[in-house]
Amino acid sequence: MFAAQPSMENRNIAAIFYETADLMEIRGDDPFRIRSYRRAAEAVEGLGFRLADVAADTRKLLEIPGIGKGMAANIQQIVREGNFTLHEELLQKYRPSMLELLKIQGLGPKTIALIWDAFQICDLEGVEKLAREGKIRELPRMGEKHEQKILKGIEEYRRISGRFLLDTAERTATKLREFLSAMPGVDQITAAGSLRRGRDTVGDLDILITGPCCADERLDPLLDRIVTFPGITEILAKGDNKVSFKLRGGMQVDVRTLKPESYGAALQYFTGSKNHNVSIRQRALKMGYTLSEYALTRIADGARIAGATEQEVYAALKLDYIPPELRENQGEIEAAEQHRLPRLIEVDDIRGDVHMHTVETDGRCTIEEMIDAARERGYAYMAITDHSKNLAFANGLDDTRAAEHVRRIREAASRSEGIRVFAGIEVDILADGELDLSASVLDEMDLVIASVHSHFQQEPQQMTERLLRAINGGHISILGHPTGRILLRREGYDFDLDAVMQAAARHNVAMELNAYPDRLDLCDRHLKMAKERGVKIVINTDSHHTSHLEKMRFGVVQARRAWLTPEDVLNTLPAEAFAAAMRKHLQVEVTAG
Ligand code: DGT
Ligand code: CA
Ligand code: CA
Ligand code: ZN
Repeated sequence: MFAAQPSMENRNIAAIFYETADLMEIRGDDPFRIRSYRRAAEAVEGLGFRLADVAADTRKLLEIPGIGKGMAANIQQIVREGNFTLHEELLQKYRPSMLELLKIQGLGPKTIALIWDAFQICDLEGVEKLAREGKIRELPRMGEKHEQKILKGIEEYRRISGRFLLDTAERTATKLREFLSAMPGVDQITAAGSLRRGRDTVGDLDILITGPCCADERLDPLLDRIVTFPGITEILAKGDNKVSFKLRGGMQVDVRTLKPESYGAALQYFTGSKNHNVSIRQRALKMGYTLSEYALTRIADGARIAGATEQEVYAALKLDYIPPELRENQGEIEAAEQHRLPRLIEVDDIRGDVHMHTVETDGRCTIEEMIDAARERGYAYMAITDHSKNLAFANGLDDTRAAEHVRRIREAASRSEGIRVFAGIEVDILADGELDLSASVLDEMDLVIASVHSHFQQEPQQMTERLLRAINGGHISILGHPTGRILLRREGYDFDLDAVMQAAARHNVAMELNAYPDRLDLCDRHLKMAKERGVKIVINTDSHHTSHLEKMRFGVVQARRAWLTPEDVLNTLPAEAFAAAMRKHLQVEVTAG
């Protein structure tokens, strides 16, 4: 009886719960109930097995943290019927377009409910029209300023919609690769384009395929197979060696098949960026060649110079091989010509991850579980850094609990071999720049990450002073996710980043590169800026579950895009040197005093 929805994956179940929570929020339901759906969604997403396969076994469901009796019954109904009662009820009352509105900055659930009650309008175009007509400002607790903010939010949303987070794009590419690699005669399947360059968001997927099967003039079997990929909603174009389609969720995929002798030239071409390619082609012309997606060819006699691999294309152009992350036409071609491309940081250079949460606040695993997972990844060290009390919904720590937590971390550390465990904290920077815990407790810590989690809307000057005060105070080691941006959802807060970086450099406060794919904060551009100003970087995952530790690689890719080397990143240091770097800000204060 549980086979009715065989296609129900964990992520589909999670999506239903997330949507339910969002719609409940619009309806004004009890926050604790709403939270239980979000927690269930997170739990389902983080599972290592397929829920649909075990859904019949209620006991097994109840073993999952965050899943109680009611939620287990919901899961069973979803697996059986494709949905569950509350979600259906909510979708009947509201409409799916309302969920899109929630993604717009300035439109929270309360505002959306207010607009719905007054006008029965709940779609993007409708709300935009109301705002332009000045009708939203007349609603209770609204005003012209809020209305302008909504319009700005809609504009911003249009700009980013149609793009996807790096990990989402990568997951789809991996699935497609697994799906196609079983085809006879396929040797290589590579995702090119912005995904290969590691851009923080990806527009569409550019997939290149080669192998003996692609040498055949009749590619129909391969293309016929491709269009059976699960989740395709629309075939946009189909040619002799190319097919484009749209997937559920809106992602577009362009697939091209290539003869092996052209694979390198095509990989070079479709990796981009466009600006890099323009410069590379100009260089080829100056050398008497033309470069196309098929080959590098000598103009004089039409001889084929290179094309099977990217390496031979770059070599023929008298350039060192340029890693995809650098191909943005930002000086990489000159550097490759002069053999001075940097030795970019790699995942294996990272010796520790020092931002993670546990069940003590809003994480989902224990101290011990996080330690075991970090050790398994081969790290030399790690840090537990839970939240402070200002983050009430995350059950943040006050002084007493923080001190107690440090004791427990140290206890767990003393029991764990093979990895050094630092006791840390992610302390909130309050609205005025004060830290959320007392100095004496902070100075107990091996490292202190300080982050902004509230009052994002302060005037730029106030926000700058707030951050400067936190940095100058002498208690913090790392400024966490420094701009506060959430990709595809909200921009970072407005402040004078240059001034903050200069202060950080002066006080030996490092800046975080938060590797979580929806943050990637600092971004590549800002990382470059930090390097120029002498600010050291720490790449962290901000893990809330052991399964998040692997997100480190997304951070490393951004660091590579910023030309960073291992020397620029503190958590490439051995444990002892890293620990010293985390306390350097204190020494500055002492010697300066
Ligand atoms: P995206 O998809 O917006 O995240 O960014 P890309 O870089 O993946 O761009 P996309 O998908 O339009 O094209 C993939 C690559 O193909 C691009 O990076 C460079 C190459 N390409 C596409 N169109 C052109 C073009 O008109 N001229 C040149 N030189 N290269 C192009
Ligand atoms: Ca693309
Ligand atoms: Ca494309
Ligand atoms: Zn944080």
